[in-house]
Amino acid sequence: MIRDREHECMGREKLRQLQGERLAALVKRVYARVPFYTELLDKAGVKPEQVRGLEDLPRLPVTKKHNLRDQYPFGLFATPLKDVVRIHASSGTTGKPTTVGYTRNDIAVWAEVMARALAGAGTTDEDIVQVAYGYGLFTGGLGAHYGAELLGASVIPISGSNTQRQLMLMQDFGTTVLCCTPSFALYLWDVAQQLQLDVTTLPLKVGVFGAEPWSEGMRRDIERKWNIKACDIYGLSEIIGPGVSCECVEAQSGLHIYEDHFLAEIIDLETGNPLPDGELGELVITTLTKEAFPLIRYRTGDITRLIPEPCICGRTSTRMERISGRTDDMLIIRGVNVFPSQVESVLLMSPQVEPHYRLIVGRKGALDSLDVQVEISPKLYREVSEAVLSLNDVTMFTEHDALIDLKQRIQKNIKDIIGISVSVTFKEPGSIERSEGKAQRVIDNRTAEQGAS
Ligand code: DLL
Repeated sequence: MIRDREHECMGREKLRQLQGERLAALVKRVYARVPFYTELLDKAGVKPEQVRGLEDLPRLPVTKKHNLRDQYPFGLFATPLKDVVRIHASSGTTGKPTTVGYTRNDIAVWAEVMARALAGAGTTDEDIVQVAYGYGLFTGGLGAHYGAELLGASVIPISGSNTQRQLMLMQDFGTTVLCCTPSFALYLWDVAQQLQLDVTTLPLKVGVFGAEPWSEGMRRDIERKWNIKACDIYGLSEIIGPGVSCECVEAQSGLHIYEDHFLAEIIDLETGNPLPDGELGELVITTLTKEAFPLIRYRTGDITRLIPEPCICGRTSTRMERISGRTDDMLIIRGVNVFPSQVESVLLMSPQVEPHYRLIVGRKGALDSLDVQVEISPKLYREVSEAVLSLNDVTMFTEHDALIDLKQRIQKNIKDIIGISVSVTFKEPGSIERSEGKAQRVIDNRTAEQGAS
């Protein structure tokens, strides 16, 4: 369902006009209110009154993550704290978190874009929405919650974890829409298997999954296991939280950006120059309507491309392709750039392995090494176990022809498709740690090993 036809199906020229007006007003606002931006714009030689429309966007300086950290906690707020009704923060892998604030109006906008996202994914006021994103400083839980409530759906605010209880409520309350990370959806399914619960008999129809990269192969796997449609939702706390863009259930092909609020560009990773539609690069977003925490040309660190063609669902909005990775997740293995999601895509071409994997990066002598650890399917595990038991020699497990063939095939696929030689190690079903939030898939031992040598 299209919630806001006026904005989601707006003519492109009219939209450009609206975005241009909002951009001009935003630049004036931040120049007058945020000393960081006064200085940044002065340094770039941009006078706010010179910014009249979208054509002036490339002249504006970019904002980076470290600017947010440097201004911790409230240095980038454009309204007095008195007008801020909510504060969220990202966990931050090192040191202090980054803080973001919302006015009452910002919360209303957030609820609105989340309602559009959920509606696009097929949610209506008849639905029962289980919000299994974490509630708290993380934006996932509260973002989905407010959007679903605005839509008029019945919300189950269970937050993350509580795996068994999640499954119990799904059965007892008849959950029809599940919001969580894709890795948690897989974990929930695993636990349902242990409990011998056939999830395909549940009324669940849609999953709205995001907050971490996932591949098309993982989508298919989740859809098959749960017998649902799985839609990808994107967002980041710096911009608003979840609800920057979301796939429609009709096409499931690219995430519709809510462009009346978020202005998206793609830039070249190296030069920082804007790239034409369709080219892969870093997503940069300008918040067009945010009051408390507006950002100009924020470098998200997320890699994608923009799809300008209209969608079969009727929306005219630009779509973004699913995120292929983050600039800071990119592994450089013997000079080749690799994203974990690329490895995931190749792995999932083989139905004998499961979407539970870990990438162990190390260094052998002067060379980088990548060990891809992946769980084999319970079916293959059973077959090989039975075969080696009949030989009375369990040490033969990893030597079994089926596993050797599979390993060689996956190693060859990774070499052919991604261009790097890796070793593949098979793991027992259930042995790789499951995630209740964002999955941690890479263990990079290179710095530790370098330090030790
Ligand atoms: O993860 C907001 C969110 C919550 C989005 C729930 C979707 C659903 P942060 O914790 O600030 O906010 O992390 C933002 O997560 O820059 C991406 O790198 C990554 N990310 C978010 N959604 C996706 C997605 C939330 N659909 C960071 N695909 C972003 C890939 C995603 N990566």
